[in-house]
Amino acid sequence: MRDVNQPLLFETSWEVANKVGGIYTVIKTKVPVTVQEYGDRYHLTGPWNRFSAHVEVEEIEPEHPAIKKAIDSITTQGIQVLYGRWLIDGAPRVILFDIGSAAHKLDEWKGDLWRLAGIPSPPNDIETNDSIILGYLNAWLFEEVAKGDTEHAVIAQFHEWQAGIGAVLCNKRKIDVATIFTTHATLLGRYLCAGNVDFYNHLKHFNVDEEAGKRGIYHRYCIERAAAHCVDVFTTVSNITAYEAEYLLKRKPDGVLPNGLNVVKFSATHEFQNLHQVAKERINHFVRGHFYGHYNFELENTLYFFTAGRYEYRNKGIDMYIEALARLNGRLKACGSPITVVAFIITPAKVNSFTVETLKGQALIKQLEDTVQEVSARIGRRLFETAARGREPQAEDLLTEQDRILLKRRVFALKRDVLPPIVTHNMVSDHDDPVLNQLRAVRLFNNDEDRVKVVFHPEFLNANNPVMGLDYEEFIRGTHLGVFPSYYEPWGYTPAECTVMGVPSITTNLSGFGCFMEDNIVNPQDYGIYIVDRRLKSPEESMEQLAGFMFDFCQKSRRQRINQRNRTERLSDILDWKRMGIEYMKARQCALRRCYPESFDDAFSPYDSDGHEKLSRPQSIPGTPLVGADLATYDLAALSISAELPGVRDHEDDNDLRPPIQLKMKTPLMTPTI
Ligand code: G6P
Ligand code: 1S3
Repeated sequence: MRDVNQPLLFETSWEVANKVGGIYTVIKTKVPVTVQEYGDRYHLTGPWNRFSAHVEVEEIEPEHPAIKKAIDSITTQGIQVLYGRWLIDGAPRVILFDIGSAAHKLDEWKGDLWRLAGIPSPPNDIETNDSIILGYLNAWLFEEVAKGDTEHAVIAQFHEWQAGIGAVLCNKRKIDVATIFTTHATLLGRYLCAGNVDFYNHLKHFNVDEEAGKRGIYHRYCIERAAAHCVDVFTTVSNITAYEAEYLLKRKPDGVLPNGLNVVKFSATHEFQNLHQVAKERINHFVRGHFYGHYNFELENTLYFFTAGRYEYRNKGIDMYIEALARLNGRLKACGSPITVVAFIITPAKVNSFTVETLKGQALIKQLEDTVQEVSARIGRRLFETAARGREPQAEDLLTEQDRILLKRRVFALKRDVLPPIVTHNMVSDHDDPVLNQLRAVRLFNNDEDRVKVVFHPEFLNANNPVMGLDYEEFIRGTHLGVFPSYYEPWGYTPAECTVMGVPSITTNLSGFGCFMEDNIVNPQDYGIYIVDRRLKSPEESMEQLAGFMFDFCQKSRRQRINQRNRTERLSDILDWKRMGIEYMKARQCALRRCYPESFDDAFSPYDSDGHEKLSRPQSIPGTPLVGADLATYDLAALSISAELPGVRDHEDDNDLRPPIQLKMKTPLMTPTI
């Protein structure tokens, strides 16, 4: 009988030490809690990306005899394998396969996959071919390990369809490992939503084979569906994706593993508030340059909204964001609001370079800044000299004629005949880009009288960017509101990232994150999480709701925004892997029990318990979130994970809105709703 208390754990994904999208974030941020629980019994496996691995992975010798033997048996066939430590928080052990070096096996494995599982694989789909190689190498590794180490139980968790073939092979070859397949989206769901389909209302009725065939993804769909059916435990990242998977993959997921983050808390709330101010000043700098010549609004009264993510125009709700911005513009103008909104769209598209106008704006503003600094220094020196000689400085001592002319030239240079650009880069397909076309259609052109200005930055941010030299995290901190009105979003890290940085955000009840917040918090809006109803409302009603949220946000005073940021940041505790990781523990427990029932003498199922408490509205002494039945079933200490379940701490911010006289009262007041 294998020891189920000290199992070996393998987690496999295409995105191990290989950044592609959101799964990389899941894997990387979850490592510390998993290493804390499993130590060196934890391994991650994936493809060997030569570009990133040489800086991200330190090669070491495998110590576990069965793992060493398994790797040797693979490498003797000419396949290259990197065994090392991934140089991230937690420094987990990784086993990376050079997919190209196993290409000589591809035809043999494709034939085997067809015979064994009836899964077809067309010749020219490179992504599928790579997934087949990864799957066969994983299965090879796990089979050897399970044969070489009969003392310990082995768990293998497969993420997303690209890693799914390993799961199918474990089942078909009866490899003695407990298996979990986690899907972060369904292939068909993503494709159907991106088209013009009323997805959620028809979910139960799609002819899945036909729909997959029509989109040329039948073989990939087969891999995904087979993986979901071949494992001991099938999971997704949210309830909404679980619902989708049940109908599209025809297996109801056993559990939901929501995505967490590695939360770094500051000891005092003013620390993250100060960071907001510093980052906002950097965005201000960009805005002065970008809008030069038309910079007729006050930055003190300017709010920064943004949306970001992969360029899935409809799925990520960029279409809705732009339409709602146009409505917001109309409303702010109509009520004569002093507020200006600068709305950013950050999503990578095919581009050539920054536009000349964009670069020129930044250069001109830099020149002006330098000149003002030089002139100020000269004024300072003159004032000092005059005063040191005992003479009272006069106005004419301040600015010399020469400096006045210099400044005039700089100011003249800021004049321009064209409007500030709505996009920062030269696009490869400017004429048929959906974002640009919609901005044109709703006439958001950065006119002087517009209260909503737009900046489409079709490239992810990084600190070396010559125009907006900020990395993504810094940028988020400097903004006021993230807007993510997704139509298809299994989880959605973007609003979660905003939350842990104390930035309020708008999400929808079609996103995993939005549903999670709705399920766990009595009134998410009080915590700066606005959830647009895209499920039960018509598109027009959802749009109005979104525009309404944005308009109401523009009515808030600075004090109210500061207060709300404090509340938003409090929610970071419930998004921490220390808490979210518990769902992964449940899945592993369940897989062990299903795979090795003889090693357990009770019939307990980690998915039996139900019900939890919701986090209440913010109060001076808030309640602890979600310490309900499902968490109580776990002996966390025994599982050697920090049992310190994050509650919601008391903060001073709730006093902020009280009139000063009331601060003297001894009995705390309830927080006013803003
Ligand atoms: C933070 C800073 C304050 C600043 C405020 C601006 O709270 O600590 O010094 O006044 O941000 O907030 P706002 O929402 O106007 O950007
Ligand atoms: C998927 O990445 P996406 O942006 O294609 O996986 C992410 C990680 O689980 C998830 O956050 C996102 O919603 C999914 O869509």
